[in-house]
Amino acid sequence: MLYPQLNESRMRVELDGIWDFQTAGADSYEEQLVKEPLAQPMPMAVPASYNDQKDDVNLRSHYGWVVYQKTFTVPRMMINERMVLRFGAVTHQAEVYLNGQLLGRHKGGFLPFEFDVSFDIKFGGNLLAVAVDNRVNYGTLPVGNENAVAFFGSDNPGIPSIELAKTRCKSQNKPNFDFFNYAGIIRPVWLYTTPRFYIRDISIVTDVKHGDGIVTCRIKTGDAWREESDTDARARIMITDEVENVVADFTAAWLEEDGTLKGSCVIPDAKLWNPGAAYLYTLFVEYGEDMYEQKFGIRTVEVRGTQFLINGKPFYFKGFGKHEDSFFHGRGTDPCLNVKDISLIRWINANSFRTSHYPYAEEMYDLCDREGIVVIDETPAVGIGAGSATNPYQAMRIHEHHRDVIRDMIDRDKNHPSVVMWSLANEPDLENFPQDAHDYFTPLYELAHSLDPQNRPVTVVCCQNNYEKDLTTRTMDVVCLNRYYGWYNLGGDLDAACDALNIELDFWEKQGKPVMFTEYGADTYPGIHNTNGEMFSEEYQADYYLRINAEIDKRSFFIGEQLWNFADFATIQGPMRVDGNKKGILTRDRRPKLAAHALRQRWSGIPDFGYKA
Ligand code: E8X
Repeated sequence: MLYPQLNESRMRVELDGIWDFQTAGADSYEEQLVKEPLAQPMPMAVPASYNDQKDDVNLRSHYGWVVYQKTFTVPRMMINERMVLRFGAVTHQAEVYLNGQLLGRHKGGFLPFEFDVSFDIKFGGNLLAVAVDNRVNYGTLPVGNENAVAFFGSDNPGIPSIELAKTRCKSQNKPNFDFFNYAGIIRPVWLYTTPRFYIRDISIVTDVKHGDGIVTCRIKTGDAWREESDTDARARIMITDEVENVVADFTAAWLEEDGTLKGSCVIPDAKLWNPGAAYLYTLFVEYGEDMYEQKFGIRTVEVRGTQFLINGKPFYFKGFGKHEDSFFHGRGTDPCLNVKDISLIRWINANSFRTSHYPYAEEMYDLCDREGIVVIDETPAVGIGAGSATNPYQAMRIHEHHRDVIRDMIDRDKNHPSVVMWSLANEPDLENFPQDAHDYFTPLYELAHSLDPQNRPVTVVCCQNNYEKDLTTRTMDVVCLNRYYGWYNLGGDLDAACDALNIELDFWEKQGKPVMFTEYGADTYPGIHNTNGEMFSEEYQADYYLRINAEIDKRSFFIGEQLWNFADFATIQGPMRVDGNKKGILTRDRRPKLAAHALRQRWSGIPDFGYKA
C-alpha cells in the first residue's frame, strides 16, 4: 500500500488536528453519533491515543466504543480526481462513515487502511465519523483475556468474596500483554488523489553481483472506474542516485503471470545500503498521467549457517525491543519522538531494534531507511497463550486475522531496506501444546516467505520456556530468544543465571541456527542505588548486562543482543508494575540509567559486521 504523496499528479490533504470526540457504549454506539454532528463533543488530538489526553480516569480505562468526528471540504481541483481516504492506523477496530453512509470497517490497530471516496465526497462540507472499538479478546491481535485472570498474579480463585465481587465488577479490557491498551486514531489521516488510471502498488527487489546493483520492480496499476487490467500498459521507470543523477531509465511492461508491469535494470558500481551507512536511490514511476516516487536501498539479506548476512557480511544486532509509547501521545505517532529515539540509538552505538509488539508507524521505517538502522518487523500477535491449562490454538479465534496482519504488514513494509526480518509473533505458547504450536506457525512461516518479494528471514520470538519441548523455535530462520535468567528466573543470583544460560546455549549450539536475544533485562527504578547491587537498583541492571553479555560473547553462533527495553513504558496497573514496566535502560522521558552508559561503552567496541567471524 503506497504512502500518500504530493507530486505533479497527486494531491494530499492531512486531516490531522483537533477532532470532535465522544465516548460511547461497551458493545455498541448510538447511530446518531456517526450520522449527525456530536451533541456534546470534546476536543481530541489526532494522531494520538485518546487515553492520556484528558484527566478522566474513565477515559484512560474506557472499555468499548468511542466516536471521532471531523468536517471538511475539498477544493474544486480535487473533485474530478480519484479521491481516497486513508488511515495510518486506528486501534483496534474502526467503522468509518462519510456523510452518514458507512464506508467500511477495519480490524487491526497497527496497519493502514483506505477507502475510495470518489463517489461519496460531496462538494461543500463533508462529515467524517469514525467509531473506534478498543476491546481485546481471544479474537483480536493483541489478545485479550476472556477469563477473569489478571495479566499478573492470580485472582485467588475459590475465595467466595472475590468470586462474587468479580461477577459484579464493570467490564474491562484484560490485556494478555504487557503494554497499556492505548487506543484511538493513533496515526495520520489523509485525503489524497490520483488520476483515474493510477499506480496502485510498487514492489522493488534488489540484488548485487560483482558490485553491480540489479533492481527489479513490479508495478500494480488500477482504473478508478473499471476492474479490467490494461494489458497494453507500459510504465516508464527512472532511477536517480542521492545527487539526482539518472542511473537507469527503462520500461516496465505487462506480465501475464501476475498482472503487473515488470521491469529491471543494472546499476553499475551501485552504492549499497548498509547499517550505519545508508544510501537511498529514488525510483520514479510514470504510468499514464500518474506518477510516484519510491525511495529504496540496494542491499541483500541472507541467513547462511549460523550467520546473518547483510550484503554478504556477518551482521551483529545491537539494540532493543521498543514500544511506541510516550507521555500524553500514548501510542500516537510523534515525529519529534521518532527523531529523538533514532538519535538515542545512535548515541548508545546501537544499530537495530524490533518493532515490539506491532508494526510501527511508516514514518519511523522511513527514518530508519535514511539513518541506516536495522529493523525486525513484528506483527501484533502477542498474548497467544492462556496459561498451561488452555490450548490457545483451539481456544483463540485468531488464525485468519493472523494471516491478514502478516499479509498487510509485508505489503506495507516490503520496500524498506531497513527491514531485514519478519517476526510472526511475540512469545506465543510454544511449550504446553508443542505440536499444535508447530502446526499453527509453520503455515504462517511459509506464508510470510511466499508474500515477501525479497524473501527475507522469518522468525517467531520465543518466550522463556522449556526449549527442549518447543518444536517451533528451532524451525525458524533465526532463533530469537526472550530470556530472563537473573530476573524472572534466578533473580538476584547472576552466577546461577549465567550457569542456566550456558546450559541452554549448549542446547542451541547443536541446532546449527543463528541465535540472538530479542529480550533480556531487569526492572530498574531510576534513582535506586546501593553498593550491594540488589534487584531494581541501577547497579543491578548494569551488572546483569555485564554478566550476561560476557557469556554470549563466548558463543560464535550468537549473532545479536536486543535488550528489553529501550525505555520505560506504560502498562496496565497491577501488583507487578510500578507506574509501568521499568526495564528500560532509559526512563520514559528518555533519560539514561546507569546501564545505558555501560552499554554505550560496550557497543562502541562492537562493529556492525564481523564481530563473531
Ligand atoms: C516483561 C516482558 C514484556 O514487557 C514483553 O512485552 C514480553 C516479557 C517478559 C516475559 N516479554 O515482562 O518485561 C518473560 C516471562 C518469563 C517467565
